[in-house]
Amino acid sequence: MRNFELAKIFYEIADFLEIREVEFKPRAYEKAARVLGTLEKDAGEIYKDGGLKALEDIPGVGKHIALKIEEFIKTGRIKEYEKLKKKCPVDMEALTAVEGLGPKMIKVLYQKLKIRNLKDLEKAAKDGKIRKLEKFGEKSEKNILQGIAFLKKGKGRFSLGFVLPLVGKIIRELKELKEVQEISPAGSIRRMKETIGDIDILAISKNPEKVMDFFVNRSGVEKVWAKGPTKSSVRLREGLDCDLRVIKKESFGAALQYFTGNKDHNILTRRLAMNKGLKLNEYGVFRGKKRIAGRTEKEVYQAIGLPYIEPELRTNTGEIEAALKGHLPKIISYNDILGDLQVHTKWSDGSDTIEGIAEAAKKMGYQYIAITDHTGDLKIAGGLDEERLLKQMEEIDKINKKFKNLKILKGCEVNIRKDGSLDMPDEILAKLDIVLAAVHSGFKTDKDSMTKRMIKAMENPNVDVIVHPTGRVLFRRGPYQLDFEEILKAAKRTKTALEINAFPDRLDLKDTDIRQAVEAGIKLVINTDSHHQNQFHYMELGIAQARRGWAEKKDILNTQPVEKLLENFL
Ligand code: DGT
Ligand code: CA
Ligand code: CA
Ligand code: ZN
Repeated sequence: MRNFELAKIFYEIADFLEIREVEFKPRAYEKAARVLGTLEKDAGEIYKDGGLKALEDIPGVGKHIALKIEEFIKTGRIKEYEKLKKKCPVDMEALTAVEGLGPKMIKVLYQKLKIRNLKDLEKAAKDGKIRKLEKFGEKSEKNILQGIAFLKKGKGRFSLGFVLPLVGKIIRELKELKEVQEISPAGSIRRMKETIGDIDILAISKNPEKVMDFFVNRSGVEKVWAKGPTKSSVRLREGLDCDLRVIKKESFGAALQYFTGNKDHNILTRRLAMNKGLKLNEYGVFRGKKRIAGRTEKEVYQAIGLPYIEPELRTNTGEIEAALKGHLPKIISYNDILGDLQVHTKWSDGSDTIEGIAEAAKKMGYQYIAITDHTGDLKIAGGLDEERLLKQMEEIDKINKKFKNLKILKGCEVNIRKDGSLDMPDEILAKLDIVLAAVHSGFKTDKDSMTKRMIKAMENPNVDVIVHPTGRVLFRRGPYQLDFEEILKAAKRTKTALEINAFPDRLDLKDTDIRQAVEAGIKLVINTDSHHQNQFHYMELGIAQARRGWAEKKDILNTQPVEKLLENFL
């Protein structure tokens, strides 16, 4: 899995360069790492098929980084990385994963306290050594300990965007066996949770042993933990485990219900069954010895007095109570989205032309697509100045004439500066169909300033959507300090929508934020933040996130036809 390894190395290079206070380059490496970490095709294959040129076509990969990838493919190492690591021999990946701990602090910790890894860090914090360092103090020592605890909890998990393609492949292969009658993912994958511990798959087969043989001998299996007649467990090359269970037809629905979880949801469903004098387990719903349901999940839920509950809702956070009252939300479905409202092109840091993006949008069946390149201050992302943005608008007018049944919307993604002002003048923004605004720098600001900064941007009548509103990056960076309730109030007052960013390592807003926003009556949009047309399919992840946040079609603006949509952005 070269992409995965490369991503790790590039993240580390970024951090090492940051320690040395190199400008811009760290961002470039970080960006390449983020893209590689979620790329479906292996960089080695890309290189084999198209050489250096093809590597450069990967979004976020320029000539310099393409050469590094080539070096890694050819020699298995990157010399610059090894050189940097020698100068500061710390476990950068582990240490930067601690929330609030940046490369510069890590450098100080190494120089003053010889901290090289998490163990050293935890010990120093517990011994009260960190509080004595200049610029650290008692509070940061406490934050570090909390960060370590947070990390221990999330250890060994993978992002949904990374795991879904793997699961898809395994299921496709198994489906092709004539011995497999029916197959479905279960567990956190089926609930579309944002991170996955291991993959659970259930199948119906009259010849389970054949299925097990095939499963444990697939290429891509690194270790076999257990192989039994109806259950096997393997470690995949990508580093995570996959369980396959073969179930009898009459129990498939009950098994699906049981193994989809989550555990807390199951505890409640079993209790409900018990209250009705029934027994619910992975084999079915029983009255005494008689199985009264089990073939399908729907029939299992019905037997215990519930309507079918979508897997994304099964978290025991009120869904059962809502179901009992007939108040389950009618959550948005996977085909309700009519267009993507955050897409980058070659005009800033994307890889496609506007026309290319428009073609791809048509293939997705979209009715509209917004072109939203970065503006001014974000130099590393090739931010557009006024002149270029105006030029792009003209270009879009021209291209729009060539497309039937697809409207290309003119937009941009402006930066919210520290003082809440934007890096593009209002008279230009007023000409656009849609204006996205985001924080891209100064993440460490205190809660009060960050909240004010964002609200000021919302108060600008040209700003339509705040994108990736909390700034978190999965496994890498927690959300910035923000008074979310105040943000919701301001969103309502200023009629500003909030984004559910579907990019696999963002998924920002997260599910609980979405639920809070929906309850507050805030309008949302789901965007992929694509920098390449092959990222359009991330939309599924954003929709899953919305579903887990109990959002309905009416809560999501980009389910509306274009005329209606634009009324929200006047
Ligand atoms: P993960 O793998 O950490 O992302 O999360 P899950 O939900 O896939 O958890 P996993 O793989 O341990 O188990 C799959 C499902 O099986 C889980 O969601 C519910 C069910 N399950 C597992 N262990 C238990 C248990 O002890 N009691 C009950 N009621 N259900 C369980
Ligand atoms: Ca699992
Ligand atoms: Ca499992
Ligand atoms: Zn960008």
